[in-house]
Amino acid sequence: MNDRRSFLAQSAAGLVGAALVSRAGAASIPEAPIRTSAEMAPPLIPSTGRPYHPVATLNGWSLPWRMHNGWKEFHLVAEPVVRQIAPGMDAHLWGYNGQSPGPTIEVVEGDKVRIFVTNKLPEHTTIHWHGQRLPNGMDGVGGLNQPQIPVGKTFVYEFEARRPGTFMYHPHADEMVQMAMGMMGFWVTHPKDPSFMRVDRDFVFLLGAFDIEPGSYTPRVNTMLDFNLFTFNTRVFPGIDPLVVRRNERVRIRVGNLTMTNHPIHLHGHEFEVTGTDGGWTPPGSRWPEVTADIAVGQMRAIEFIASEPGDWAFHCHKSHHTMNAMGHGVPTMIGVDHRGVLERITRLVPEYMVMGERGMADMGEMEMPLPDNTLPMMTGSGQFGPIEMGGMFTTVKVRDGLARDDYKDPGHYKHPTGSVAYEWKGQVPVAARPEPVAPAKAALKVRKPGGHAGHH
Ligand SMILES: [Cu+2]
Repeated sequence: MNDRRSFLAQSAAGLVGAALVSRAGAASIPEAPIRTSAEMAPPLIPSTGRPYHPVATLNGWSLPWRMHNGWKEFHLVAEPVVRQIAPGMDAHLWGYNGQSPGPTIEVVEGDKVRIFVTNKLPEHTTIHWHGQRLPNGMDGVGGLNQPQIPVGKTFVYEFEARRPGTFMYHPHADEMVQMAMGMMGFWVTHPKDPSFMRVDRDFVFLLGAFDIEPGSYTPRVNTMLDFNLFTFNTRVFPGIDPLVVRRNERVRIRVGNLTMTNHPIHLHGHEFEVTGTDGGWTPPGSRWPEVTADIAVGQMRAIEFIASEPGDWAFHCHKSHHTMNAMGHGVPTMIGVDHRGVLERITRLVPEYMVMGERGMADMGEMEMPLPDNTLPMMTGSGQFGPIEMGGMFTTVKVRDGLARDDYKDPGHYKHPTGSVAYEWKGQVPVAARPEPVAPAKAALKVRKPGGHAGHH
């Protein structure tokens, strides 16, 4: 317990104002804690209200609350934020309480929840509580369910968290712009019975997509499909936290998709089952094993598995363009193009000219190319064996023996048992026998034009 407390105390260092929550108890509105760091805070163990097993938010945190006359009260502040997308790149976004995505809200089935929402954006906003059963006037669609929250004003949402499960929140006001700017957050309603669907580690994150020109800071908000940064909780590889788990633990990963396209999320080394959606828990008889779960736009999925295989396992979107960072998508395919002669002539005019991609693009994983300021390499990150050549929606699940129950710190590279890594064959390699190709000229001669039909001349 002592370890756990000191761990929590460390995490509180990243929270500005969290310590003030209890002092603000006398005031009418709870303090709004602000977080400035993109490091993952350890799960927030509840000190008031009903007990539950807290979730771990990748590169994020859970919002502290106060109990007030039987209500669980939170304070969200919608505001411009600076989010570090990965070391080397900051984005100027809109979010909640200092970050995009906003803090995760964790409540328990049956809780009476009151959320104060203060609008510090330059335009009106609302919050929609995606997936919740609640009074119609609390659903947050601006104009339909409530007036928009004007600039500078605070509105109050009140409802009972009736159904346990996985939810998210986002604006339903100037939605295209506000979501393109990063306004979204995760919500978990824990079951009243803490032993129901109990797992050892419960990770949550949202899928996001941004269009930020290399060298700039603010997303283009009118982009419809051609996004260039694909994120887990508004971070890209190598900035995304690894999912650290102790071997043989039961692990749940909850993912919500607030981008404009689907993301097939793929786990290496293990099979999992989809145990929940934003509509609730899936009945056990309806589950089947998968290694990839396609998460459509606006959907959430909870996947579960026993982390029985030690190692550093890739965990990523299977759309290969979504595991790359900005830049380079307009580069023509150069594989097989012979640059000899051309390069020499161009170099006379442009001394730093570099030919890209004539042998594939793997070179770019190691290349130290000059990039505009505030721009991440398209393929980046390195492992113990060299460049990983990834970006975007890519991280690792790190399964280790002997971790403490509450240890989420990166354990470093996996130490492979001797003889368990792919290795180079040093012996003779026989030349593969290939069938004789059919000479194209002869083959063409055998082709006869169809005849005998009226209209063919
Ligand atoms: Cu994707």
